[in-house]
Amino acid sequence: MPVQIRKLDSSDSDFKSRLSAVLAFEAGEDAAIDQAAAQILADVKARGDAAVLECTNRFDRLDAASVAALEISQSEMQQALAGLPAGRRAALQTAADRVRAYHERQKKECGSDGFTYTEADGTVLGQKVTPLDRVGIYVPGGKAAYPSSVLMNAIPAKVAGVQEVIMVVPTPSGVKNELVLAAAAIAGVDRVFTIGGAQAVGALAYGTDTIPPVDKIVGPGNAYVAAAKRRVFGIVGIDMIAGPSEILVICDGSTDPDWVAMDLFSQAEHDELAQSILLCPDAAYIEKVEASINRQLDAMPRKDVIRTSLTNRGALLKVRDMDEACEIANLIAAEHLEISAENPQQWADKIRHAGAMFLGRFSSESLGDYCAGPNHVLPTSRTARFSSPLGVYDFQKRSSIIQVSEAGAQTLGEVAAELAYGEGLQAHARSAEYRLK
Ligand code: HSO
Ligand code: ZN
Repeated sequence: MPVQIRKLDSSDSDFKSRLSAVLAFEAGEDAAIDQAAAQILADVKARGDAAVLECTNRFDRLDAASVAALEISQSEMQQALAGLPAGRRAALQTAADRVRAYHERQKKECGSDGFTYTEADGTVLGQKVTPLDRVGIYVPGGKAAYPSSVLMNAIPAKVAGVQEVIMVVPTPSGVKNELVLAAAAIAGVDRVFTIGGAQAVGALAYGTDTIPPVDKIVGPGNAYVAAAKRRVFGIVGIDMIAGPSEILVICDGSTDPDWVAMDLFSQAEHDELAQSILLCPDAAYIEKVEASINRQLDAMPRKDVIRTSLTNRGALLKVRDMDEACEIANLIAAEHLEISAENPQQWADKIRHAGAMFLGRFSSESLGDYCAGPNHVLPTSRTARFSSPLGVYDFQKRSSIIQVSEAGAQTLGEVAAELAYGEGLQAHARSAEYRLK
């Protein structure tokens, strides 16, 4: 049966409402899940290791004697790395090297050295940049465990200068993912605990006798993990709560339709809720991509996931021209935007909202997912309007520097005292005035 992917035309009178229907996505926070996560967090906060151990043994069907017994040693991680087939190990190493090189560059270019400047009266003002002390990385177990995501989360933290990176990864029924452990070894993860769920988030946020408390928790997880992360935010920092993955391809009709169809599949195969959309001004080309989708689908091992994703959330969208494609792309603010076109730069110049831009027909999103270098943890669900890829800057924080000279205290003191009296804050005013000559 052909895939029932939606087809839209920007010249249709109901285009706007149909596009909104395609983009509509309810993040749907489940009250029961939130309650369950809250209870587990409270238990971990109150009872520490004992609660973590009980939850882990129950939910992951283990019979560990202690939380310490759930830690994976550095030598076991190194063994996992050494045990990989040579080709896989080399690929992982190349990916890690490239991701590290990109983030080192990012560290240099993004103002990681802070700044100071001196005013005429000798007052020095500035900003100091400091890495976080300790960070927790959540790695899902089972089918959603991506070794590439271990690299993407851990490497920027290490490049930022984080002293201790602690990874948690559940191992239901004790099944370990060797590639995940190997990735942790390559990325320089300091400690790994085979725990997951809300109990792992609680352990990282509050700390237990065995697991030290971290300053920030990053990484994707299931609904319980997302709920727990929301709840511990404020005690620790968190990254984004990621929605389903998305790809938007703008094509001028010059790329092999099979390539574009496969790029759409590559996002659709992540999960049934993933979103793949094509924007193209050439109706005949859209027909070719649709034919290619139907021709190529059956050979895909994950064809059922792809079909559901394309049917429920996918779209092939005919636009007036490439300019209109860029306008619509800005509206969609996709996580991944491919501009599969001759001279892509002219169109890229018009894009303001996208998590990552892949320019030209050779830049498939899959290269960015694994090894191009930039981070694959990207803003989803239109949050690219106001947020950025995960980066070195997410593992740093800034402190303001204020060193006022004696002369500076005279001019600033008068200004501050005046405003303090205006706010009715006498002590503030006097504190400034004490320093006036
Ligand atoms: N496309 C995913 C990342 C990923 N792909 C991991 C394959 N493995 C979200 O950006
Ligand atoms: Zn992917």
